[in-house]
Amino acid sequence: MTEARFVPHRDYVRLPEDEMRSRAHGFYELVRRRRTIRDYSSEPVPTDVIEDCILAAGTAPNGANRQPWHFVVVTDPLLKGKIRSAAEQEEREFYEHRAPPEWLEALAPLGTGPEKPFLETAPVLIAIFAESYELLPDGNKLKNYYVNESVGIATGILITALHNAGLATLTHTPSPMGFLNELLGRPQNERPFLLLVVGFPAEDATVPDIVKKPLDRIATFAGERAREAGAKGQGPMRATARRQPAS
Ligand code: IYR
Repeated sequence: MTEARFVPHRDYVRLPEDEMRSRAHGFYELVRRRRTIRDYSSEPVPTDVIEDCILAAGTAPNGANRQPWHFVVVTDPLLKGKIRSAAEQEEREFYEHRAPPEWLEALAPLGTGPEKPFLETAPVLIAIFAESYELLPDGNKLKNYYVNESVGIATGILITALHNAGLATLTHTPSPMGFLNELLGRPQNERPFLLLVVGFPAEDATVPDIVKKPLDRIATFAGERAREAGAKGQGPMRATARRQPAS
């Protein structure tokens, strides 16, 4: 059994409360400007920016520190073309046969369809793979833990890091995505998680006119405040609307 080894946590920085507040609000101001973009310019993206964003993703909390992810960066036009053809084949199947009417109804406000030109126009695709298990040199399998949660968190950090660096993204999920293993030569212990499209928005890019839910619909502050409210017969309290920005 490997022994736990601890070192002092020297990287932690305690912030004064006013700075906590200003950073929390500043971060929200930054991330609320992120939109999923479907129209890209073909302008290339500096590779070192992508590398740093992937390093940031790799800091994600994850099950037993197995870091069960792998990121494949694709910029080659030929490979992007192959990915587009394979993805569109799956998407045509989805939109024309597989998707139930309720799903198509849910997608209608987003204006999506089987055509995926962005898979070729955008300068970078990042295929994210989840490692369900590790293949040991002796051929044995070492199980990973909380793989979806881990890779989901890493992907969230990646998207946020790219946005912070001034890049737009689209989380694309052709289903099934098995063709990515074949086209990108990834081993059987890796399952395609999603395909992230990365680049600069086209000058005439548009986004769907949709809004995010306000705080009082996405959060409930349970505990003392809930008990106080309960005493007044209001039941558990939802977060009060503080600074609700116009979205
Ligand atoms: N994978 C399809 C369908 C799709 C599904 C959901 I849920 C979305 O939020 C958007 C699209 C596609 O990429 O078009």
